[in-house]
Amino acid sequence: MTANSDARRIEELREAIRHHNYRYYVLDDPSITDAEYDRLMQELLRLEAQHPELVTPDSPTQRVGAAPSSQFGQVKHAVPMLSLSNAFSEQDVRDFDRRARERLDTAQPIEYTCEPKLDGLAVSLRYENGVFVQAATRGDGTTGEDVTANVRTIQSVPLRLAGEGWPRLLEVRGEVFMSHAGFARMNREAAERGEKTFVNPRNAAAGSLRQLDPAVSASRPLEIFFYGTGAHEGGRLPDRHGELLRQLREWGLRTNPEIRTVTGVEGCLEYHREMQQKRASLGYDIDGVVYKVDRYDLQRELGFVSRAPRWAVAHKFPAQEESTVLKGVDFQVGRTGALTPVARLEPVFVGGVTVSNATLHNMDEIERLGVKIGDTVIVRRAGDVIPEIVQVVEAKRPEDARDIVLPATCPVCGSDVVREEGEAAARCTGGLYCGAQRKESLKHFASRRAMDIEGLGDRLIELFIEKGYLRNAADIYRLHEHAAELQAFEGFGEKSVAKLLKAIDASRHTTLARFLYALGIRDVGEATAQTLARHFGSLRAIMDADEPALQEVPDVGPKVAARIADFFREEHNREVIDRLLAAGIEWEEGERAEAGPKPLEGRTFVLTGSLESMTRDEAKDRITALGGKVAGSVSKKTSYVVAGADPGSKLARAEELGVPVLDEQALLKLLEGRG
Ligand code: D41
Repeated sequence: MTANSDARRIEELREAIRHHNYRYYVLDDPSITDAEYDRLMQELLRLEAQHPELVTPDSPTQRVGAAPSSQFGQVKHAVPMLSLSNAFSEQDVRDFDRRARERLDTAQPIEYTCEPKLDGLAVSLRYENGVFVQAATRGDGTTGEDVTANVRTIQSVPLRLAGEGWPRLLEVRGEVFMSHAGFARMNREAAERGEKTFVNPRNAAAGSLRQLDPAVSASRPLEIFFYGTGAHEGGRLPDRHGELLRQLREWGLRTNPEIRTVTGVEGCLEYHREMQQKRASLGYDIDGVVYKVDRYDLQRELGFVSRAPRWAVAHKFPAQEESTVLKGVDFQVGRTGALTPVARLEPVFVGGVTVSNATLHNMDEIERLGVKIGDTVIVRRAGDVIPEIVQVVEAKRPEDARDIVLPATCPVCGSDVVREEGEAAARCTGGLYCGAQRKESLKHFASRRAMDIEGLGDRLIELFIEKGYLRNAADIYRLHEHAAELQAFEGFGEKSVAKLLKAIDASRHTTLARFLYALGIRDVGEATAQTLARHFGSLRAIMDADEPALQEVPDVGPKVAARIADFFREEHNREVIDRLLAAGIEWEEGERAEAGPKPLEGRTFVLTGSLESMTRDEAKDRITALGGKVAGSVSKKTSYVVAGADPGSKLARAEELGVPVLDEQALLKLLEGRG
């Protein structure tokens, strides 16, 4: 091939690659496969290697090239990067809007463009004649650091603008961030190499952007969304912010698809509510939303006070992480004897509530965190998820910080505590001799998803155990013998006793699956209880099944089969079951005949966060009724993660594993057979 036709082909390839980058990063709608894209890139690399004189800085191959440097140069922003003032309440936003209308002397509602506020790093990028030439961090707003080589490695940053009509000089401003999925992947890889991991996506993004070696930066999954412009010369820009953002997008500069223009402060507040709902399913962290007066002429009229514009405000969400002091650790004994370390904290306001306890999960987690009593720790509370400790601020460790030690004996019954090989949990060996395990198993037996005895909660169970009325589940059905004594208890009159006894009575009629689940056999959750009931059809058949027979049930492996068989071999358990049946507990046998369509058969769901149109339990019932399964944790086998408002770490895990995430609407579609 001649040099001339090579030059033409090089241009063709660059055009094609730019086009596909645009479709992939800006439109989120690729038209070729990754493999096809790779082939175009390989061909371009080969041709450029043959013709080094044809390599230009805006070629798509020129993302990683610069050598590591020992420090960043300084860049003075031609137009300063302003700061944003914050609003923490609806009232703050109303005040902001009122002040703006007063200054503009108008009673008309103002049009605002609303944007998610990314929790990343603000940067300014400079394009000359449509070619990317420089990138700088915000710094103090006047001067930032030169991060050109690193920003060049961000795949969604166009090295040359698309379309036409861009100003000869254009500075664009945006936020560099890392998605949950990218963050999880990067941390996993770092952990595999035995390297330090980052605490959150923001720190990871900051650390990656400020890498002195652009090759390292290139390996980090950084992303960008643009939200405005700085200096510009030689060309016209739209006169409204919403239009400017659309224009940027046409030039290949990625903007957030959640951006919307609304009317008046009510529109802003509605946007805030919506984004708070959506926050979970976005796949990246936002810490609030930003409202900007849409018309630039009005922005100019409003001006700014000490670096913060009067025409924009950040409406923050309640912080999900705060620091506080770990005052002590208690060990709670659960239904199966597992000891859970619970952190006692100096009370702190986080995620919208005051938190004074947080889970530390197990001893492995304590070791991983390296946490000691007396430490200053970061507590995270996202939505309805149990607060947890995510980090230790080691710099603040006091001299007298103490190690957290696993007790050798159960704090409740004094039995030995053991830690089985390959298990994270340490357990009390007391079994039902242990008051905590007895209490927890009674609570479980009465709980809504088990025997559903309304009114028999924590407090009463504790009281009844103390009075000697309750030793095991069968005693529940003899509580009526103590009716007269019960009525004498404080705050417990004739009516409430009658109500409780009625609820106990009603619970006698149940299903085999619920009864099995209520027994509290270790590793037999609702799903396994249901499959067992369906497979065997009767309690006798399950009680008599040996381990090979149990293993024929889908999802029952050798470990669970052994637990089930052990449970029913235990004399004490058989006795309690006999007494329960004698007390009149009944269900219809032969649920195996159950009919009806099972469109969700073979699909496993994991629910996280709260749903609007139903409770998590209702969602669970509807999914199982259609043959689907609901699991408690995300794995490669999970078909879908359903993310409601404020989900937990399960969402990040789903993103990491590439498990599809459904929002509430999508779940409803599936349940209603529209999906
Ligand atoms: O997403 C963001 N973090 C974001 C930051 C955004 N969507 N818009 C922003 N707009 C501005 C003004 C109104 C001052 C142009 C910002 C920021 N500023 C900002 N980021 C860091 C400091 C200021």
